[in-house]
Amino acid sequence: MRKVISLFSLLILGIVVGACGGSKNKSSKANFENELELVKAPLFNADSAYHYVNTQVLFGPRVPNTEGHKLCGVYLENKLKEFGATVTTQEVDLIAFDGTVLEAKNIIGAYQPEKKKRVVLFAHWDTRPWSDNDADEKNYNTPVLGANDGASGVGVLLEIARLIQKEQPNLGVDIVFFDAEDYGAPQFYKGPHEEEYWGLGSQYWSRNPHITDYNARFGILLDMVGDKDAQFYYEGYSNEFAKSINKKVWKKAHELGFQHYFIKELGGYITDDHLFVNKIARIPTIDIIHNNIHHTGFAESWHTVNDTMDNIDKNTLQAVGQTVLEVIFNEK
Ligand code: AHN
Ligand code: ZN
Repeated sequence: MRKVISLFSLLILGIVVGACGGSKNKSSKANFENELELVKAPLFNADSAYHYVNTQVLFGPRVPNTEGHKLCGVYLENKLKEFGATVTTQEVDLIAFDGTVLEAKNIIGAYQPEKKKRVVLFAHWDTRPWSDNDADEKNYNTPVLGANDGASGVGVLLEIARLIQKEQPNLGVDIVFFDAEDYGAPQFYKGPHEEEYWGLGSQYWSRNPHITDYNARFGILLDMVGDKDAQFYYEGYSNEFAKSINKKVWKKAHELGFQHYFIKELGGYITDDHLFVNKIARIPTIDIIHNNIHHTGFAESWHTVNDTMDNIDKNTLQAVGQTVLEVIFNEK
C-alpha cells in the first residue's frame, strides 16, 4: 500500500475528529479503516491549492482587457506547462452584452493526449468587472477580486495537474480554464440584453474544441469551491444532462467523509459554463457549485467586494480536490 494512503487517511481522521469533537472518536476510527481500502488517488495538498488561489488573487481582478488578466493568463499557461501538460490556448475576441470586445483566452492542458478514454475538468479563470451584488451601491463598479469566484476552481485544478503529472490515472485528463464566464450583464444594467452573455469562453470552446471531434466520457466544472461554509447541492442542469456523474461524485465524497459539503439534495438551476458544454459540445458535465436554494443562495461574498482570501478555507478545497481526484482514479 502506498505511503500516500496512510497520510491521507490520517489527514481525514484529523478533519473528522476536529469537526466532530472528541465524543465521536469511535465512528471516526471506523471511517479511517474504511478509507484505507478506498483511496486510490494521490493525496490532494490543500496548502498547495490555496497557494495557487492566492497567486491568482495577487494579480488583482482578472477582468478581460486588463493587465492583471493578461499576466494571470501567462501564469496559468506556464503553470500547466511546468506540470507536464500539453498546453493549447485559444485566443479569441468575444463580444459582450454591451458590445465590448473581450480579448479572451481559453487555456487547455492535456495529459496522456494519445488516450481515447478521457475525462475533462473545467473552471473559469476570469473575474467579474462589477460587484453588482454588493450591499453597498457605491461598490457596484468595483471589480470582484474573485478568490472564490474564479480562483478557487482553478487553484484546485492546478493542484490536480501537479499531482497527475507524477502519477497518471487510467484515462487521459484535460484541464480547461475558461475565460469570459463572468461578463454577464450587471444587475444595474437596464439596456437590452439576453441571458446567454454568461459563459462566453465556454460557448466558444464548446463550438470550437481545441481538438477536432474532441470527446470525453464526462466533464466536471468547479465553480466557487473555496468558501468556508460551502455546500454543494445537485445542480439542476447537471442532474438533467449527467445524473449518473452527479451520483458518482456525491457518493465518492460521502465515502471520503465529506458529506457536510456534498448534500444529496437538488439545488437550483444555474446558467454556468457546464450548460454550454452539455448543450453544444454534448459532453455530459456536472457543476460542483456552492449553491443552496434553502439558504442564502451563492456564497455571501458572491459578486461583492468581499470575495477575498479571507473567505477561502483549505478544508473546502481539500474536500473538493480529493473527491474529484478519487473519482478520476477510479475510472477504468
Ligand atoms: C447566473 O447568475 C445566471 N449565473 C452564475 C454563474 C456564475 C457567475 N458563476 C460564477 N459567477
Ligand atoms: Zn461570478
